[in-house]
Amino acid sequence: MTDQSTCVQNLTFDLESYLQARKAIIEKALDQSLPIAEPPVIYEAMRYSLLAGGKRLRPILCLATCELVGGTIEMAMPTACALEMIHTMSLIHDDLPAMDNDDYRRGQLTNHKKYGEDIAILAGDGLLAYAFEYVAAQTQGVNPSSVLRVIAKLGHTVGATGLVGGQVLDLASEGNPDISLETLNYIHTHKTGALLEACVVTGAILGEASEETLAALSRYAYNIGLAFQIIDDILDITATQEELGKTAGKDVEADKATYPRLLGLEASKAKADELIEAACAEMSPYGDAGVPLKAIAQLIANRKN
Ligand code: GRG
Repeated sequence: MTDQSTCVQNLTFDLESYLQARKAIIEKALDQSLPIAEPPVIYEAMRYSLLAGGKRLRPILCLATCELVGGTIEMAMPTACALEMIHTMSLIHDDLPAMDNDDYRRGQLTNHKKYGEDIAILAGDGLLAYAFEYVAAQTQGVNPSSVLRVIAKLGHTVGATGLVGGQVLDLASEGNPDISLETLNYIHTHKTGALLEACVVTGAILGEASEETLAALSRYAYNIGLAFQIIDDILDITATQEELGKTAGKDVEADKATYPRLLGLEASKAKADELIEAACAEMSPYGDAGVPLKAIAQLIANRKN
């Protein structure tokens, strides 16, 4: 089990309080990032999904790695908010009838169910564009070349080299679940892992991390990213709609390739645990400073939603 080995917690670290405090400042920053303007309906639709809760794992990771390398929360907050804007837009578009066709997300009606498909598409587009503007216009106290590097990383992450590419293959796997594990890993690491990696790496870029640390963080992120989606595959089978805040059992219904489908539930959980172990091992050289990232990795393995 993950909690018996490299992931063992520093007993003085209280993950629950850490997450609660981080969530509170992130919620406030997100609320302030996007005031209602003209035309109000599009801002309302963007805010409806952006402020609908969620674990806020992506901005939490971005702040954590900036701090790990000696930067401050203020340096990383605009990028942390932008990452949550990008994540939210991907959820809005993923839920559309043309893609996963879901009625519920984050415990409430999906954006298109509330505002209609036309506005939901535009709300996603609006959030995506604003994310880039927000990083460029709001980041302070950071070397401009690091801000440019972050913007390039975000573009690479969301495009055909990242989320879009992963989503294309994911859609193609519907009704065709007998794909190879290699293809499934491609889908998972692009559709889900790429954005988690961007969170981890951009925070560290903003904090002026060394290339060696960036490489270690990137390996940490690859491991938690794949584990995160494996657990997502498992929860789709084992959790309820109430626990998930979205419809359960969608992968089976769409006859999709998933880890449990290819390996079974037990082997899938074992694989996720193995990846979390590897992620924690990457953080071991950082001592106490690496503890929050180890704890977050462990949380991913044990999450229930
Ligand atoms: C980014 C340009 C651009 C397009 C998006 C639709 C699409 C292309 C990609 C789909 C990406 C997607 C929805 C991946 C699934 C990732 C995932 C497991 C989401 C759930 O994340 P949680 O559990 O959700 O962190 P909360 O609500 O807690 O934030």
